[in-house]
Amino acid sequence: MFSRILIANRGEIALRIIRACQELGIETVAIYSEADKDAQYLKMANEAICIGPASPLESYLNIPRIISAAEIADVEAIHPGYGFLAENDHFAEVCQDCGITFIGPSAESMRQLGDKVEARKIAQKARVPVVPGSDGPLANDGEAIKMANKIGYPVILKAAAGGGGRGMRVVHSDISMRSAFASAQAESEAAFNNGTLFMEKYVLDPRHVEVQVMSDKAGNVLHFYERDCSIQRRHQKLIEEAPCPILDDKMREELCKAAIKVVKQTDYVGAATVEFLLDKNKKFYFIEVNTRIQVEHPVTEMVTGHDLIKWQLKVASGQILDIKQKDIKLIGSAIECRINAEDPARDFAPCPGKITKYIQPGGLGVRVDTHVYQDWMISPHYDSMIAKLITLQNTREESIATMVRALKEFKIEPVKTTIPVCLNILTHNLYLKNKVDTSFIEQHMS
Ligand code: MV4
Repeated sequence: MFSRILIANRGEIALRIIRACQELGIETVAIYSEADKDAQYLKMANEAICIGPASPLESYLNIPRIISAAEIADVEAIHPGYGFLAENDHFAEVCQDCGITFIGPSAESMRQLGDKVEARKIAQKARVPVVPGSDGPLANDGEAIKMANKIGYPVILKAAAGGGGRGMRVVHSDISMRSAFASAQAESEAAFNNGTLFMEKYVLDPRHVEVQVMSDKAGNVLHFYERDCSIQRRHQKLIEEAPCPILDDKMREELCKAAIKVVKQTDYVGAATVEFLLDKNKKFYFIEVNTRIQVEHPVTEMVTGHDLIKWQLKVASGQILDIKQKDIKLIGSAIECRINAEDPARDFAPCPGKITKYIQPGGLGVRVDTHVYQDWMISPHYDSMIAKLITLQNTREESIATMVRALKEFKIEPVKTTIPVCLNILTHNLYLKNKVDTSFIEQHMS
C-alpha cells in the first residue's frame, strides 16, 4: 500500500479521501487554493500546500503546480477525486512520466472510454446493447440527414468528447438538422476543443441507470450493483438511489454483467461507472463510461457495505480484489440528495456566501458527506455543492421517510439551498410510486 499520497481536489471529496487514507494508515498531502485556505479538512491532512489563487486554472486545474507540489511533498500517488483533472488523460500521463501513480485508469484506458464513439464500439464488440446509431463520427450535416433517415426521427446528436449534456441536440426532422448540427458542433468545439459528433436514436423519457465497477491490475473486474440517477435537472443530478427500484434480480444481473463485459474489453484499472438508458419496456442500452469515482458513490457504499475509495487506493497500489462477486451483497435501499447552494426561485442560480447557521441531521440511517460547517464561506469560484445527504434503510419507503425527516432537520442559513426541491420530489406521489424518468423535474417540478 502507498505510504503517502496527494489529493488533487477540494471540498467534500478531498475530506472523503483523507478519511479513507487515515483508516488505511496512508499519509495525506492536501493542496488548496487561496479561497480554501481556512478549510477545516486541511488540518486533517498530514500536510497542506497552497498551490495558487482561487481561479481553478491557476490551482486545481493547474498540472505543473500540482506536480510540483507532489514532488516537493514526495508522494507516491495522486488521487484526483471527481471533476477537475479526474478524467484528464494528459494529467494521468504526466503523473506516470513523473513516476507518480495516478489513482485511476491509465491515460490510454481513459482515452479509449472517454471518447463516446470509441466506447460505443467497445460495447458493441462486447455484445452489449447500444442505442441504434452511427457506427462512427459524422463527417457533415448531409451525412447526419442520411443517417437520421436510416434510423428514424427523433434522433440525438452527441459530442464524441461530450459531458454534462454539452454538444447534445435532439433533432425531429430534416429541416432542423443543419442548424442543430452546426450548433452542436460549435458548442462541442468550444467546450472540448473537439467538434466530433455522432448520432443515436433518441430514447424517449428513459431512466438513467449506471453500474459501479472496480478492476484490479490482475484483470479481476467486479460490479457493485447499480444506481438510478433519473432525477436530474439540466444534466445536474439532484437525487440518486441504489438499487434501481424497477429492476428485478434477473435484469439486474444482466445489466451488471453487461457493464463488466464493457470494462473487460480494455486493460482497465480502478473505479468505473458504466451508464445505461432504460426505456419504457425496461430494455437497457449502453451509453457511456465514466472513468472516475462519482459524486454519488456513497449510495453504492451504503447498500454494499464496501468502501469504494479504499478499493480505489488498494487496486491502484497493486493489491488484488480479494473478494468474490457473490460475496458482494445488496442490502437495503440508499438515497442521496445533493444539497447545493442554489436558489430554486431564481432558476437554480448559484447562491455563494457565508453560512452563519449550520445544523446537520443525524440519527440511524443518516450519513452526511460534507466539508462544510458553521461560518464556512461558499466560494463563487467552485461547484455549489454544500453537502451530500445519504440515507440507508431496509426498504425504499423507509429510506424516503428517513430522508424527508433528515432534510427537515438540516438547517442552512442564510444561503438558499436545494433542500425544498428535494423535499418536493421525495413527497411527490409519482416518486413514491417509482414512476420517474429523466424528464421528471421538467414535467412535475416547474
Ligand atoms: C440520450 C437520451 C435519449 N436517447 N441518448 C444526457 C446526458 C448524457 N449522459 C446522455 N443523455 C441522454 N442521452 C439517447 N440515445 C437522453 C439523454 C438525457 C438524459 C439522460 C440521463 C439523465 C438525464 C437526461 C436528460 C435529458 C436527456
